[in-house]
Amino acid sequence: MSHPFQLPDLGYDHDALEPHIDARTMEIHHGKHHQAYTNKLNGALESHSELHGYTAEQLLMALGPLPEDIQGAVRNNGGGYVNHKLFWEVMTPGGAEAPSGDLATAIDGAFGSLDAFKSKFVAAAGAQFGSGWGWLCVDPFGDLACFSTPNQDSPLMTGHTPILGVDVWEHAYYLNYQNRRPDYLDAWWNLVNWDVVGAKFAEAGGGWIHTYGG
Ligand code: MN3
Repeated sequence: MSHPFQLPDLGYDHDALEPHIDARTMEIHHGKHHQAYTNKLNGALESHSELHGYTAEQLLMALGPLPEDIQGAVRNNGGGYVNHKLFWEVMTPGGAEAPSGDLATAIDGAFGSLDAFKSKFVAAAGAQFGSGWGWLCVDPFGDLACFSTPNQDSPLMTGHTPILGVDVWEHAYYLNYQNRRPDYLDAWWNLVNWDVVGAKFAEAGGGWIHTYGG
């Protein structure tokens, strides 16, 4: 998708993630926050028709060459646009409750075990100062990487393809959890659809270097 960007459908009802994420939070988060990032991204690009053919992902991968007057807006609102799109997808109700196949093998190889990965992920997301995101990504070499980013910074900015992400801005959890970010992160694992994450791992070429490398 390119300019003008549209707010992606959730693909499920606002109350579909209860009790872990409440309907009101989803309604505001998707309908207000994600809509605002979408509108502001479109607004920033409006007068730059030479960029209207690019996806938001492409713009984030090439922030440096963008006109200086819109770099900040694309970083923040383009980041907000793609980060939330992934967030809704990986929480789609149903799907596997644990990784399998190539992704399971890669997680064991990179982190030791699924539990060890979850601990590392929660530590990164939980320790992110202020607003930001926790990520599982495929790095430029096809390996898995786990880290957090501040604000709406996308892993795409550093050549990483995100396959799982959790929003730790207070707007993601405050109505239900107030200041208890660790409780939100604990509950959030119940929502992760590992089939979606596995498909994104395959699409990102995860593990390629082990398949084709020497
Ligand atoms: Mn958010």
